[in-house]
Amino acid sequence: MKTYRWIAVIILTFMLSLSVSAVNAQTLPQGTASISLTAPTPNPAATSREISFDIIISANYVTPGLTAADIYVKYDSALVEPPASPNSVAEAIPDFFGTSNNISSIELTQCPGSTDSCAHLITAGAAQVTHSGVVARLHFMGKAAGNACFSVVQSLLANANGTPVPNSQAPQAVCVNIDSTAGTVNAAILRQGTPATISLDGGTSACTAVSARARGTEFNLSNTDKDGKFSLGKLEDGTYFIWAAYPGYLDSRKSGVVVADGKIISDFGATTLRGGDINGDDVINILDVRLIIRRFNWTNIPVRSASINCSNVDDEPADINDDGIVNISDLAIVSGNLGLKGPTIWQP
Ligand SMILES: [Ca+2]
Ligand SMILES: [Ca+2]
Ligand SMILES: [Ca+2]
Repeated sequence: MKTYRWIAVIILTFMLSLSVSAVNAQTLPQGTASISLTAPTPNPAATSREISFDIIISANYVTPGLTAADIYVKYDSALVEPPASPNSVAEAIPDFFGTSNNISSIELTQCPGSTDSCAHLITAGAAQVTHSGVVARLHFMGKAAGNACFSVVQSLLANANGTPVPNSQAPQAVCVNIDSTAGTVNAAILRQGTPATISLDGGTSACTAVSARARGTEFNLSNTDKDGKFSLGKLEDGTYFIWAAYPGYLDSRKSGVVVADGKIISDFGATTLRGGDINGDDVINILDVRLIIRRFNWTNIPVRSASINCSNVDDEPADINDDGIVNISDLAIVSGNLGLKGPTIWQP
């Protein structure tokens, strides 16, 4: 009798444990996951240089295994931009899904529910139950100086049955400082005879055209501001000429300007353009004097340095100093520079 009782107890215990397991299978969550971003590198970064960071997925008892992720990463489009090929924004890393990892889709689009910019990534691979690893590396280029931040604003994860997996996103954005010195030059381009008197902001070295040149190609044509300051923006590493030009002046040239790691590392100060090349043949001579005489006392002359955004003005080169009149001041400048040839070397 005792034996029967023991057998009954064992059977009952076994059945009870089965039913408890069944209850557990129904009520326990099917695992959780989280998404985080690594700190961007390098930090500080530079304009025109690459910035990258990783997306990490951590799966925790996800059954029957996490197999797909749909992730929106917000980026600051004023400070960073995608590489030349948008497809190279996302690089699959076989750390979370293993070698089966693939990126099904990467697009640059608006973030869900806002006008912010997002990289939208869809990736999938072999089922992962409990595992943490990098699923993708994102690449951007520094665009402007500032503190650029990235954050996951939406993420949908699914298990091998297609069921959503509850997940939490990294609460904090990851940020990188983009260096303001990259692309800027501690130099100025002035013009002999200026400041003129009729410019919009009362005396200016504005609107001298400046660019970098290398291997017969001109890069990043821009204009000086009223103080003659300028930025050359993005330049690939290499050695350049800096070229400055304004109507009525000889060009000035700075050679051997080195850009390394996205920064202009050559040190150079100001240059002053020499006035008097009215006909633009890179030499100041009697032909230029004649042009001044021919236009002597012309008034109300439009000047490029006073135009909005340095645009759409056919500057009269005989009004060398941009005061709106061709007179003895212009004649004095050309006469003082007779015989000079351009481009002149970079010097005050
Ligand atoms: Ca000339
Ligand atoms: Ca003048
Ligand atoms: Ca002029």
